[in-house]
Amino acid sequence: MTVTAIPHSSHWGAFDALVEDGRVIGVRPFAGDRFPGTLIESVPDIVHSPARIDRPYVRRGWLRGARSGARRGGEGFVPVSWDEAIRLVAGEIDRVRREHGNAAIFGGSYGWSSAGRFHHARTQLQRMLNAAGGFTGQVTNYSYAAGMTLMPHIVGTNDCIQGPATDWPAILANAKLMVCFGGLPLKNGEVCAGGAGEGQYRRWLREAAASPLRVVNISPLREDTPEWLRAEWLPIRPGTDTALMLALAHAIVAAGKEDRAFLATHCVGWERLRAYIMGEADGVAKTPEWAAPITGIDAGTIRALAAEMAASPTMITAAWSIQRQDRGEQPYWMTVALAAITGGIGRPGTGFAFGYGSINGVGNPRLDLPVPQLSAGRNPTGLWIPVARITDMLENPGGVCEYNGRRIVYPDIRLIYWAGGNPFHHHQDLNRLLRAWARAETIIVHEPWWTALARHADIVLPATTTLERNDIGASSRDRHVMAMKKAVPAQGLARDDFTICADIADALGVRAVFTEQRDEAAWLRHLYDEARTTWTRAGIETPDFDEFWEQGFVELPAPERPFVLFEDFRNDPRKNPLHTPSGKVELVSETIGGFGYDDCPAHPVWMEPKEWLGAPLARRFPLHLLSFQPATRLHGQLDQGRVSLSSKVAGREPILIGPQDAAARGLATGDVVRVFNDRGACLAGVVVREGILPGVVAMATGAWFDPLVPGQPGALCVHGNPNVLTRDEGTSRLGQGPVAQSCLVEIERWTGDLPPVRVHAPPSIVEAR
Ligand SMILES: Nc1nc2c(c(=O)[nH]1)N[C@H]1C(S)=C(S)[C@@H](COP(=O)(O)OP(=O)(O)OC[C@H]3O[C@@H](n4cnc5c(=O)[nH]c(N)nc54)[C@H](O)[C@@H]3O)O[C@H]1N2
Ligand SMILES: Nc1nc2c(c(=O)[nH]1)N[C@H]1C(S)=C(S)[C@@H](COP(=O)(O)OP(=O)(O)OC[C@H]3O[C@@H](n4cnc5c(=O)[nH]c(N)nc54)[C@H](O)[C@@H]3O)O[C@H]1N2
Ligand SMILES: [Mo]
Repeated sequence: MTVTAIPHSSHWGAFDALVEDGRVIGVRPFAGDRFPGTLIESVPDIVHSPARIDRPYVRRGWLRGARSGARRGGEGFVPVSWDEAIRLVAGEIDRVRREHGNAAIFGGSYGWSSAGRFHHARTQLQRMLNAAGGFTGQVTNYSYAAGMTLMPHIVGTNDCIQGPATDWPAILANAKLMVCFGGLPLKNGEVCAGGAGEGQYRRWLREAAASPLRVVNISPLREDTPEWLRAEWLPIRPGTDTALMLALAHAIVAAGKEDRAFLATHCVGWERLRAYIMGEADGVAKTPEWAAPITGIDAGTIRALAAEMAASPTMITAAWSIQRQDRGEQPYWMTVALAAITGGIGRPGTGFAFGYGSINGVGNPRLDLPVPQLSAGRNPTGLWIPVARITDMLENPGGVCEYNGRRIVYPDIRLIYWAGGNPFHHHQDLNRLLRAWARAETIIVHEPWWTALARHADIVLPATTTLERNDIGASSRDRHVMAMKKAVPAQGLARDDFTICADIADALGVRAVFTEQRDEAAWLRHLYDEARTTWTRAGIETPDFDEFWEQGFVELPAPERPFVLFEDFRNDPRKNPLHTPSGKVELVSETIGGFGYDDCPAHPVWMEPKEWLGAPLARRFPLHLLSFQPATRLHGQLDQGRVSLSSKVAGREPILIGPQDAAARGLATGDVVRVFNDRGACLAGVVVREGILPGVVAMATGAWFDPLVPGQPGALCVHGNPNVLTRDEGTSRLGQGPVAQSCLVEIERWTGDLPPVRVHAPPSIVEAR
């Protein structure tokens, strides 16, 4: 048998799929990638996984009429034909829109889907639902909802989060110090939404290590910077970054080192914020001595760092994680304030930007050019909720959600439709979600695999993986546009999301609106040509579609000079004002103050999180659980692949714990523990690790939710999904972001029989209806 190499791409990197006899047997990194990652090694396992959904299925209870109020997740699935499945789905969309209106269809469908920009499941689904009259959608995201809602008020843009950010060449050439709240963890550079032709993150961290730049890693985990970066580690109690930032600001101001000129000419509200920092406003001076017992970092260390920040060109960055917390707006606002106080904003390589350590491609030098992208079109209902309020919405039809100065009335959802995301991965407090989930009459899901989402659905439609179709991969953070060529035939009876949606649109009489009379090949050419027109307009010559497809990729040119965020504003704030009400950096925001939210007042403040090591609840649950991004997969994706599986401990998701906390509980590496709080419990496998702040434990997200009693809220997750433990509440009424990182737990040795992990195999399939 001959092995053929077929170019492809994914969120976890570009590669050639090695195909033999219709099966993917291996991968090799894209030849142009000088810094390839390791997650691609799991690709063969997931394409041919036993967890693939082989055909359409319907939950037996649903067929028998057990709908609203029915517990999902514990029943067998009945195989059906594609014709019947399409008829049932179209029938439900039509029934619900006629009986309850399109707002009763929840099509938010949050999630990463896959890298191809045409077969992007969420976009395909939303195009189809839009053609059918619309749906209730979701805004913001789980990554940085609080930050992205706040920043437009403060600096008039989200570029400091979503990019382009001040690039690495500018940092390396100009900054002497990089202060990283949440560190620069190597693991997070394994992925890039839409895929990347190169592991740029690994490259820039290596260059930083070889440069004189001094990096300070402010994090509960030492491994949040790789050892070879030789960063200074300041272990901080989770959830207390705002207090540390206020103390740094206090020390700088007390030493008379704040950049008064910048604060006067480029900012509004400094006098008021200063009065708060110095204690004139509330009688509490935010000194290093004040912050020391809150943060766990001693006052001398804080003062020394403040002096260094005031004296040398400094880039301040915060990981997205530090706003995925109770009152997560505050550390982000205070990051901007610190950068204003040190005066680095708009100067080469200094100031602030978020997420250098959060994902591959932040700070990657790149011209700001669009890439091929399918549009979901316009949603005729115009209705949406903040993404992380899904359980609230399901629990509370007609209820009101305050968000960013608006009042949003929750619709009465009858039909939930999801393609390309997994709420049983991404949402907090899964037991609460599971109860609310029962309120829907019908839940429809497209999935390639029997994830927890598919198991908790009524109608399950098998989707292809990207390896079974042609597509184009591209990201706004990378310069490569990649051909993703079909490598193997569709597995089982799987169909791609475009074909599924086209057939449903057909049954609803809107096929042509949905497809615009293009098939896959015509769409790929069309999307490429659209992007290419903008490249040509920018004076950039690129191959035509046929040449691109033949070549397998296009590499857009790199910019000629380093990019510096807010440079024009810095140089001339009158001519180039920010898009804020004042045109300046808003250290005090009258707009936000006008909302009257006590959980997000008019300037950054320290508020104790509801769950942190200083909370009364810490007496019962003395460990702060960080549920961070997994090194071994992308969220729930690739969990059934070799890279993820080889990291499990006794088949469970690892939990990192320091030697002291382990010894206090008589635990050693390899033990299985029960991690619990009042919201739920899961099993995990102990890994004792140096370099973790006492009182903190860490567990990656993404182990597929595997309740001991499927369908029963509160059941033990035997595999280790931390979202049975996390809290489901908004960061504040401003951002309504998720607060996964604010979570207290206790752990104890698991002494019972070890229940098997069953979630990587199909659920029970029943023939009888
Ligand atoms: N506790 C805790 N929870 C968190 C976080 C945290 O830090 N802590 N982080 C949050 C963050 S930042 C995020 S972004 C979310 C991520 O949450 P999600 O994006 O929902 O997670 P994924 O596992 O990537 O879900 C994508 C799903 O799409 C499916 N899929 C892939 N390709 C296709 C396709 O072609 N067609 C179809 N139909 N389906 C496809 C995959 O099988 C997978 O189930 O999680 C959030 N949840
Ligand atoms: N390999 C891999 N990479 C990924 C992903 C993945 O699934 N796998 N997901 C991607 C996605 S969708 C996103 S949104 C980004 C998320 O990017 P981030 O939010 O930056 O990622 P996390 O790993 O959640 O957090 C980074 C580090 O912050 C530290 N931290 C947590 N809480 C605190 C705190 O209160 N204070 C301080 N100072 N530090 C704290 C943790 O130790 C953690 O390792 O990652 C992306 N990168
Ligand atoms: Mo994310």
